[in-house]
Amino acid sequence: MSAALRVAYERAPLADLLAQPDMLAVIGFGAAAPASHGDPRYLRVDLEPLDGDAPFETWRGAGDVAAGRTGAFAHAEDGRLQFAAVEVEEGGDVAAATEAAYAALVDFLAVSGYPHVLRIWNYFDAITEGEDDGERYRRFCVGRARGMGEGFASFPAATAIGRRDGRRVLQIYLLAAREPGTPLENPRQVAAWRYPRQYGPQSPSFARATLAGTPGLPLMISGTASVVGHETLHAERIEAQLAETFANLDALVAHAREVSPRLPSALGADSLLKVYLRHRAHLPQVRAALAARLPAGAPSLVLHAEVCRRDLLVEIDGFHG
Ligand code: 3EB
Repeated sequence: MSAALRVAYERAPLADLLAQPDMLAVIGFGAAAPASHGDPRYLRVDLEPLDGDAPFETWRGAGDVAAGRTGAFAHAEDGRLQFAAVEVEEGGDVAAATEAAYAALVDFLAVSGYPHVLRIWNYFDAITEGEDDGERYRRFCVGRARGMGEGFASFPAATAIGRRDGRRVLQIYLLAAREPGTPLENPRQVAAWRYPRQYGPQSPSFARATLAGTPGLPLMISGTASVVGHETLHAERIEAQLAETFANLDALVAHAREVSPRLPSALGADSLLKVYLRHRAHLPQVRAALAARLPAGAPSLVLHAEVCRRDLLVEIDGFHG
């Protein structure tokens, strides 16, 4: 991992991780992780790890980190990069809650000193509940676009994934920078923000990846699934979906290297992947796919999660370089 931001999965006591002066953020996963901590740099996402005890995800910056809270936002910054997080109760309307969260984020970015969101994660309960345009993911997309308004110069790389904990709380966390990044699209896929009407009244507001303008940052890869053009391929077929997802990741990395040739040419030891898997029973196929494509020891984490299209069984996001 690069010098300005080092992302890792590691097993150590939370207090020891948070004691490190360059620690920008620590993310825990699943019921075994501490639910919360007084430290604004810690966040738990309630997705269960499928590979035994989940490690913590750690983000280390380049220097001493200051942390605090501004309104609803927890944040931490090192002079170049900022981690920020917010949790919003849905209060019965996921679109309204998402709109309020993103509007608050736009206001926060205007005063935070780190106005450029490079990468953002969104987690909420029961993402495919509801029918047609009432589906919660589609309502989320409506709220996100309304809340963003004109407040984002370009779309960040993103993940939007469903929990299944019954807690109607939208969790958002992000990496922001002082300098803008470059949004990238995937040559095998229609830009999500140009998806046709059949996927909902509001196309999703994200780029497939961000190439940071800040030197020394990895490529930030959005949630990537078995989507080619705009269509789901291989509905309900895990091995084929994994192969297509890796083909999409490979195409994205190849495209990013046209812009930034210093990036490693293939996913590997310099990448960090997170796999969101709908069915626990598919873990062996995921392990086999990872083993076939990555060197032993390449960091990955498999989480039990709901993908935002019902026919998608798996999605992968990560960092590269
Ligand atoms: C897709 O390719 C899969 O709405 O922020 C992936 C990453 C997906 C991010 C989002 C959705 C989002 O359309 C879904």
